Amino acid sequence: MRIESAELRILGMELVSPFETSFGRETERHCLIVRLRAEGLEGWGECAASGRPGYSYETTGTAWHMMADFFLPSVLGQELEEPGDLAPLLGAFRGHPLARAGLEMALWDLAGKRQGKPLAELLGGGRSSVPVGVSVGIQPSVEDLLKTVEGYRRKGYRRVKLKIKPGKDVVEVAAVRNAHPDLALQVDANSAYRLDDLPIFRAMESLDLLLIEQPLAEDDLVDHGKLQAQLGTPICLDESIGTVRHARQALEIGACRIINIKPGRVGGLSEAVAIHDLCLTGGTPVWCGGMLETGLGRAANLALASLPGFTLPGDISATARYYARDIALPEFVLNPDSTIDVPRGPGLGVDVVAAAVEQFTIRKESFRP
Ligand code: OSB
Ligand code: MG
Repeated sequence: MRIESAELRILGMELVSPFETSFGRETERHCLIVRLRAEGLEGWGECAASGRPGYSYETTGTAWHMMADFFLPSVLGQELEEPGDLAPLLGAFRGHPLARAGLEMALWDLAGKRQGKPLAELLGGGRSSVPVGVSVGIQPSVEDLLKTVEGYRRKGYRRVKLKIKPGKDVVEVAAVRNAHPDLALQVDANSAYRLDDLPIFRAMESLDLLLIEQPLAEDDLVDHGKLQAQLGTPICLDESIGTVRHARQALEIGACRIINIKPGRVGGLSEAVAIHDLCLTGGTPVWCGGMLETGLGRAANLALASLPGFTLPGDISATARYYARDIALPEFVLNPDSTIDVPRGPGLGVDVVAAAVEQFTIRKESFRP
């Protein structure tokens, strides 16, 4: 399949409510999307970078630069039989996994459309719906937090993740646990703590948490190992796991007992499946994280989460939790059993709404070989 042309766009999309983490507060997301054309078909991909380098060093601006100046020139006019053919073409370039993954997603969409098969099937997924939860940002007060969690519970979410940071942790999490004794509850620190903060995590041991996500620095597997050795609650790594090798080494030294797999963070769905396979073989539970994606990225996450090793609920919420108007249809809705259906159509299995894309576009460029 020869890649004939490409288009990049940055979209500015207002979140339905601000999202605050230990690295900052977002009210509007900038999303970079890529459209590839080949054999009369269109493939869409979404890069999960945001406008500012908070979660990752990448931004929509750096991803644009990598795509426009390095990745697209390596791919345009080339023959690619399958998405796996991308990695060798980009083999000379270092880093920028979020940008890579955005391009790879468009190739998966094309591959599915060409074969008339849904992405879930191409990846080896089986389930038609997957258990999901909701990620709740840091709130101004405990009352706001309780109200927000109550609202999501009423919508049907059976698993809630609370963002924490120093000064907004034990008291807040304990208040939610007291109000919801039977709720599946977990926390995400986005690397805001140090090993010295052990007493804070010890204080959370009695709150019956499913897991503690990324408490320490991204590049610090060793201290995660020391922390996990002193905690009964499983540590789950997010930012620290960029490749299947990181996953293997983290598990080998006991730095975590659970892994959050995000296709963007690991450079694409191929690497995400490799991490899943490693964990399935070793009996390590995994779940699919999210990056506040539009319906495009969410469709890919749902397909990935349909693989058998994704035994914990994903950070994959209904469209209405993120955006008033999405660029992809149909909207994702929460089923009464706190699951979301995996798309069944070819490729990503969603339709991109041209008028919505136009409405949100703040930058656009076309590329040819
Ligand atoms: O750390 O999991 C994270 C969103 C943006 C960046 C990082 C993270 C998150 C979330 C939201 O927790 C998950 C979602 O998309 O619902
Ligand atoms: Mg996280």
